[in-house]
Parts: sequence; structure tokens; C-alpha cells
Amino acid sequence: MIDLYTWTTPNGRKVSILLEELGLDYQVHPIDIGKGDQMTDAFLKLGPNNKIPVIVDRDSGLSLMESGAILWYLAEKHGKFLPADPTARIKVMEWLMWQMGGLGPMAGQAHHFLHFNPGKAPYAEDRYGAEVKRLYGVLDRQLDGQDHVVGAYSIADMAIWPWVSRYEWQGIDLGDYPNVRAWYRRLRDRDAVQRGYHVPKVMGEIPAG
Ligand SMILES: N[C@@H](CCC(=O)N[C@@H](CS)C(=O)NCC(=O)O)C(=O)O
Repeated sequence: MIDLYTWTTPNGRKVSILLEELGLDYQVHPIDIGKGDQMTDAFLKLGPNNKIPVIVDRDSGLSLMESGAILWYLAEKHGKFLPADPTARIKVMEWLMWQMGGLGPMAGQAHHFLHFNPGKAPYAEDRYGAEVKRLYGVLDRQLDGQDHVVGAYSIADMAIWPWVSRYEWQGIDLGDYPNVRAWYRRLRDRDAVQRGYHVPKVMGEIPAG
């Protein structure tokens, strides 16, 4: 049994989507980051960085922060969505790292400046808006001629998809990235993605793409 400490954000949804894809039994603990639940002493004992997501694996007592590490751990533990072949495996890791070090942080800045604080910092809006567009271009080229980011459906797809689901906040028109749009819609239609998206609560429809 996995305890999942999460909120309605892309990093949280990555993990709930994987847990749904794996068909695991898990207990959700909502951490309302708008109210500051991530700052409590109780949460800090599990997640030393004061950020969601965090899991606790009751089998071992292991607690783990950082969504990329959590995806890696669960995929490895259950032998799914992370290939065993070393070359295929490192290519999945390459794109997982691309999301963790590139798309996630840059799109997060775009959300902050373009969506939540428009007009306050035009330079930052230009910088992060342009960088996110560049990253969508990278993803569009990667998806040219293939259904998934790397080979078969993997934790790389599950890491990237929830960030793309916020395309509207990033000033992105998916019509400009046809391969990303087709991939986004393909994944959105998966039952497990739909269930995982709505954890810990329903915030509205999944954007159509
Ligand atoms: N690199 C971390 C980032 C986690 C993160 O930024 N979580 C956000 C929500 S998506 C959060 O908890 N924010 C609360 C805060 O910054 O106080 C991961 O991928 O898990």
C-alpha cells in the first residue's frame, strides 16, 4: 500500500496517473499547498523540501519526495513503464530528466508570470513564454512519427503529459504542435490518466487540447 501526499498540480498528477496505470491500492492525503499544508511539521518529516508529491511505501516504510524519483521507484518496483534493456531504459530517463530539469521548471515560471501575474514582469513573460514554446517544439520533433515520447508508453510520457495539460496557462496553442496535440489527446483518452488527473479532487474538465 502506498500513501500519496499530493495536490491538484502537474507534479502531483504524474504520480497519481502512474499509480492508476499500475492498478495499485493507494491512500490519498490531500496537501492543500494554497493553504500552506506543505509547511507543517508533520509534512516536513515526510517531505523535507516542503513540496508535493511525496509517497510512503508501507511495505518498507520508505518515504520519497521528488516526482521523478517517485516515478522511477514505482516503475522499477513493479517492473512496468520503464524498460529493462539498458539503452531503452536510459532513453526513458533522458526524457524524464528533460521534464524534471526543463519543461517542469520553465512551464512553472510561465504559470507564475503569464497566468497568475500578467503585466507585472514583461521581461519574464517574454523569457519563459519563449522558452516554453521552444520546449514544445523539441517535444513536437521527438513525437514525429511515434505514439509515445520514447518507444512504448512509459514514465517519460506520464511525467510530461500533466505539464502539457496546462498548455493554456503557458500561452501555448497546441494547434502549433500537431504531434504534441495528437499524443496529448491519445493519453488523455486513457482511463487511468483520467482517474489520476482528478486526484485528490475534481477541478474541472481535462483541457481538450
Ligand atoms: N521537483 C519537485 C517539484 C515539486 C513542486 O514544485 N511541487 C509544487 C506543486 S507542483 C509544490 O508543492 N509547491 C508548494 C510550494 O512551493 O510551497 C518535484 O518534481 O516533485
